[in-house]
Amino acid sequence: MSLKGKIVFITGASAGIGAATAMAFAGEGARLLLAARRAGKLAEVASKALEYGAQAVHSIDLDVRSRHAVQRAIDELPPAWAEIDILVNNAGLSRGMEKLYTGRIEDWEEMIDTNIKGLLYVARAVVPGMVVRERGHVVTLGSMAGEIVYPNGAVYCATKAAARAINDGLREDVLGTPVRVTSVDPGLVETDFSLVRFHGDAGKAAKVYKGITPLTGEDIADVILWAVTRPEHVNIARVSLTSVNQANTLLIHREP
Ligand code: 8X3
Repeated sequence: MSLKGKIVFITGASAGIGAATAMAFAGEGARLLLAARRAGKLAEVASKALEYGAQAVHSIDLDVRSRHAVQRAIDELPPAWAEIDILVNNAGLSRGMEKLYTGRIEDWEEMIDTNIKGLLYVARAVVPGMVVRERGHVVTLGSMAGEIVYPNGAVYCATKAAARAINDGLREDVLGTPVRVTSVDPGLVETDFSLVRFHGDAGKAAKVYKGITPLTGEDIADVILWAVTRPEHVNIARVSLTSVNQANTLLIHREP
């Protein structure tokens, strides 16, 4: 299945898995609709994507936590960009790593608002057009954290368990249409994920990946690209992947 000229909407596209996914689709000659909060970073990703071969790029300054902003962004797309073929519902984050009974409620709300509500707002705005056009593919960025809860991560893990339920529910609800729905659920991926989790503490962030060869954003982008290029009758429901140093969220082998 060729991705040339296909409109691919990626949220959280300014860094990490989102930016790597943008480059992967750019290399296939797709047209990229890139959304993120950080306009400066997004502009850098956009120009790199053009260098990588994207047919065109349209950037949107968007915070997925704002329901009205999400709907407006989709409603106001220029006609040439309105017919989204692929949604990579990627925007998400973790904040804090603390026991549930001492956790910061502001951190919880940021995660719930982005990882659950933002995910829903974007799907709610984009999927109706896919159903009407009778084509489309939604890729949800889940996590291995949605499968096995780890200590001090209950709320983040809960948001990813919710993402899993939303992805599965969406697949059930589009049944009878050609729209495909896939969840990509990684373990440890070295991006600025941990820096964000630890509120910018680089020392703590580095420890997360110490002694292992973590997955990279490019590894995840590669899986997304694979999932969306299967024959049209094939729906990849879920891909769960880890570094070879990780069996699951609780079991990690670290070299000394
Ligand atoms: C990222 C994977 O294990 O760091 O969602 O939570 S983990």
